[in-house]
Amino acid sequence: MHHLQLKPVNPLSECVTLCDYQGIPVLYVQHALAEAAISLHGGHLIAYKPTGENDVIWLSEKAEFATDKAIRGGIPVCWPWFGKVTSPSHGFARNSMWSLQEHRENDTGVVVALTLEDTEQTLAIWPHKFLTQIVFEIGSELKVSLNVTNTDEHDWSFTGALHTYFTVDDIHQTQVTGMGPSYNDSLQGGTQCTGGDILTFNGETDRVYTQPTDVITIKDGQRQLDIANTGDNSAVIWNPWQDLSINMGDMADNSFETMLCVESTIQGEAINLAPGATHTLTTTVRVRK
Ligand code: TA6
Repeated sequence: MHHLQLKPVNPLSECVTLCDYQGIPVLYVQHALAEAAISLHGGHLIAYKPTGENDVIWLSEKAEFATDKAIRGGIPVCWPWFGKVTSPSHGFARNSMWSLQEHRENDTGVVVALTLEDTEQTLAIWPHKFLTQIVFEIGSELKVSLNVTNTDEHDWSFTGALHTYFTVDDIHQTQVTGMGPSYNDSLQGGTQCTGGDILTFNGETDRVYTQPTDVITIKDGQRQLDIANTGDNSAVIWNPWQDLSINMGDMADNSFETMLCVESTIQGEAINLAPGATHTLTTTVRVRK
């Protein structure tokens, strides 16, 4: 699974081991049905692979693991805002240390839950109390649920994303379907556009699809990935292509050829939460033969 040399620190159960990777705590999950790795920094899944399949989740070979940075690849948790509306870009959740809440396992897989709560630092940049939980269900398919709860005494609102980086065999041979026709093109300042049923790639792509269907499919010539999202209002599809990859310190120059982001996104219209209310954003990924 990937190139990661995880250093085992402490076995937590038969299937879950606490490891260290460059000073960052990482949970390594090994089960008869799948293998996965989850960084507590960012609440960030960095690897997932059903047994007998290739890696589903892409991780940059130049990803930096440091407590003040987001990891390039995996499933960054963009929260409580999406994009560059304010600093840090894509919110503070992906730059924060999450806590292990629980893990359990049975014949169908392993469940790992992490939590993030407001601190003095988060309140200084975003003045709202919250309890955000991320639940990873790791088995023959992968389900990730972000449960956002308002623990404050006033309403607040948020945007965000499960910004999944998928591995593809070759971006030039990759086709996406199910994203729907309507999108706002971030490369044209958010201009509203209408596209066809099949999306292919021949240059930088950064689009917010506003009417995705229930299942978005990636076919790369070798396999099919089905992605089902809930609690979202859009799906962002992103590939940086070559120039941007060269400009990003944490991506190898040609690494854009083997990755594609298809994101479960809350974007544009924010979700408003009353005190005590919870909203759940999910993404489920299945490998199809
Ligand atoms: O989701 C697409 C996007 O917002 C792009 O515009 C691009 O910037 C990408 O995410 C990565 O953002 P990051 O802050 O991780 O470099």
